[in-house]
Amino acid sequence: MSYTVPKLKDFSPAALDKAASALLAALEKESASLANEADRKAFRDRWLARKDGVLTQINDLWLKAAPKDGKREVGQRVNTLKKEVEQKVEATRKQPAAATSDSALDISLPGIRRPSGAEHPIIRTMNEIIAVFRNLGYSVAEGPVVETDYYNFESLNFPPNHPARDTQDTLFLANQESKPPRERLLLRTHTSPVQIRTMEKLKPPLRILVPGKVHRNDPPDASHSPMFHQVEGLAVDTNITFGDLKGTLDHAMKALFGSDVKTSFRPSFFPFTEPSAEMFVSCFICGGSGKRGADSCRPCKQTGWIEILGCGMVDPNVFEFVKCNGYDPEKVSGFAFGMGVDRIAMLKYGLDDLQLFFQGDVRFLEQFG
Ligand code: 2NL
Repeated sequence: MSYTVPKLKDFSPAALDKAASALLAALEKESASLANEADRKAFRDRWLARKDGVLTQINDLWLKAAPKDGKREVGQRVNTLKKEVEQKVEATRKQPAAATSDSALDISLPGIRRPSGAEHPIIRTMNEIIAVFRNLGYSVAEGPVVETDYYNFESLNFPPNHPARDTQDTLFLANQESKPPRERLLLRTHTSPVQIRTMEKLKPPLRILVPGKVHRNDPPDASHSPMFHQVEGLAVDTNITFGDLKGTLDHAMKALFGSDVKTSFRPSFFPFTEPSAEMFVSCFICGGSGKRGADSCRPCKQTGWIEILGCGMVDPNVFEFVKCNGYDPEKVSGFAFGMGVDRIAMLKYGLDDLQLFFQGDVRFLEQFG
């Protein structure tokens, strides 16, 4: 900071030019060496400060000291100089911090590797099932995991205290005793409550698929988990028949497991369907033979058939609960089905332990990337 504002004796244009360019050269030099915010503030103060900044000094030493007949000329030059100084100082305010020196940046270092995530095999299987039914015109509906007794049981034709409730080891929320029984909260044991909620909102005809988490009081082992996943489906219209159910599900199984699988329907029971059936597909591991070379086929237990889902015609008692929204069992009929996604994903990926899905071991999960 060697520059100081000189006193002027000679106020001729040539002398003024010389003084002005010395000042601007000093300004340029100082502005080039600013490294940080503190430097920029000191620079600003030195040149613009009211009290003793350079601009104040040229006002005192040059303009005020000028002879009367040269004041006009000096005044104009000082004004121009002031503008130039102000612009330069203003420009340094926005100047970015000095760039990192070359030695601090090693461009030969490898970049930051961002590991790509992968869809969880259960979600992937769920999405594949959904895609098949989307192509048939089904929409997706979702609903709460914490449900009322009414939506999880009563409206699905499980009357209060009926033994059918015992087949679904239900997890109940604590401290519900003060509520009327049908309002008490539980973790849904199937996604069927969403189908009731959807029928309350949308009039028939209806084609929906309902994927989601469900809970049951089952201790975890290789084939059980207190939390698992279901996809249920529901079609309601005039004149829906068991033939529609069989045709739809047979098509869906061929789309999911390959066009050469066969389907087989065997009588069963569910409270919310009548008649009800379990559907089997011919084993897509052993091709239905029950044998793998000299060994027996494990997934189908040598039977050549694998149970995939439960299904049936919607029980008229279920429609009674949503009759006022157009679901009169005298006018409409429907079929419904439900499948466990986790078990289907195990079959698809040849796994023998359900817990692998829920342990979050990266070595397992990254195989699906
Ligand atoms: C299974 C069986 C099934 C349904 C779910 C259903 C829903 C309504 C009305 C009638 Cl609102 N039925 N759902 C029907 C038959 C079977 O699931 O084994 N799931 C894993």
